[in-house]
Amino acid sequence: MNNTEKKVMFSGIQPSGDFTIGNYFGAIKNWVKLQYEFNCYFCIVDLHALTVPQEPAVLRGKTMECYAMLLAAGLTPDNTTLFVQSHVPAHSELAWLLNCGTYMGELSRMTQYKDKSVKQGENIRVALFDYPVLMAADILLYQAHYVPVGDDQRQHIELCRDVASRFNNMYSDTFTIPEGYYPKTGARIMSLSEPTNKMSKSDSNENGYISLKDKPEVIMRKFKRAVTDSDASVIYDEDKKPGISNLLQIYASATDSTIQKAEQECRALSYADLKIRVAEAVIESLKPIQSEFEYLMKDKKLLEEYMQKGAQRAEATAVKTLNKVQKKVGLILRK
Ligand code: AQP
Repeated sequence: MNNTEKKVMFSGIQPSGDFTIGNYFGAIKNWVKLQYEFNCYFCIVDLHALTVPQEPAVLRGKTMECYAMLLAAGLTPDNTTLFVQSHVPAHSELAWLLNCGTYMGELSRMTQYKDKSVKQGENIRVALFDYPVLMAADILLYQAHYVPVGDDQRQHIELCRDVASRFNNMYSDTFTIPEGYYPKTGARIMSLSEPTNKMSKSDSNENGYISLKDKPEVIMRKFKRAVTDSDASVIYDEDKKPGISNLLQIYASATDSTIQKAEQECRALSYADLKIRVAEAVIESLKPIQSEFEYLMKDKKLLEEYMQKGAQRAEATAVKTLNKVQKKVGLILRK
C-alpha cells in the first residue's frame, strides 16, 4: 500500500526534557510499529513546550536530542514524516484561526489545564490555557484520521473534534474529524519515587524517572531506590501495591511480555532482586537505542538535513489545509 492509500496518523511529543521510559513504552515504541501501517506525521512539539517557562539554549538542545532519539528508537524518514512543529508556521496560523471559533467555556473545562495551572502558581501563561487549540491545529492540518495518545489526552481530542465539526458545519466540509487511537499494548508507567503519579520527563526529582539517556549504572541505582511497600509479595495490584505493580509493568514492557507473565516470572523474587531484574531488562532494551543515539548526535548536519526534509514534506500538506481555511473564513490569499 502506498502512503496515499493509508489512513493518516498524527502525534506529537514535547521536548520539555529527556524522553523517559514512560514516553518510550507508552508512546514511541508503538509509533515505530504504526509507521508501517499508517501515513504517519510525528512531530516534536516545541511550541507546546513553551507553554511553561523554558531556558532557550536548553530547549534548542533538547529539541535536537529528542529528534535524534526518535530516529534512534526506530522511526525512519522513509516511513514517517518526522519534523519540528515550529518549522511549519501553518501550525501557529491555523491555531489563531481556530481560536476565533473556540469558546472560553470549552477550554475552561480542560482538566489538564486545571492540573498544570496549579503547579504554575500566579503567573499562568495564556498559552497554557490555549494549548488544546494549538493541538487541534496540529492534528487538523494533516487531515489526520487517528491520533495515538494516552488516556490523559482524551478530553483534548474531544475538543478538537468539536472545533473541527463546528467549522465544517459553519463553512462546509474542510477537516477530517479525527479519532483518538488508544493502543492495547500502550503502557502507563508511573514515577519510581511516587508510584501513584505518572512518570514525567519534567519531574524535578530525577530519581522519579528513567531517561532514555541514563547510563546503566544510573538506571540500576534509580531502580534500587524505587519506592515499593512494606509487604514482601510480588503481586500486581495497582491500588494496593502501586510501586510493585509499576515495576512489573516496566518489566513486561522492557521484555515485550504481558503483566501476567511478568508476575509469574518474578513472583518468587525478593523486592531487592526484583528491582535488579527490572533494571537489567531496561538496560538491555535501551542499549541499541542509546548507541544509535550517540552515533546520530555526532552528525548534526545529517540531523538538520532530516529535519529540513521532514518540515518540507509536512508543510506541503499543512499549507493546503491552511489555505482552504483562510479562504473560507474570508481572508485574501497572498499571490
Ligand atoms: N508515564 C507515561 N506512561 C505512558 N505514556 C506516557 N507518555 C508520557 N508519559 C507517559 C506519553 O508520551 C507521549 C508524549 O507526551 P508529551 O511529551 O507530549 O507530554 P506528556 O504526556 O506531558 O509527557 P511528560 O513526559 O509527562 O512530559 P512533561 O513532563 O513535559 O509534562 C504521549 O502520548 C503521552 O501519553
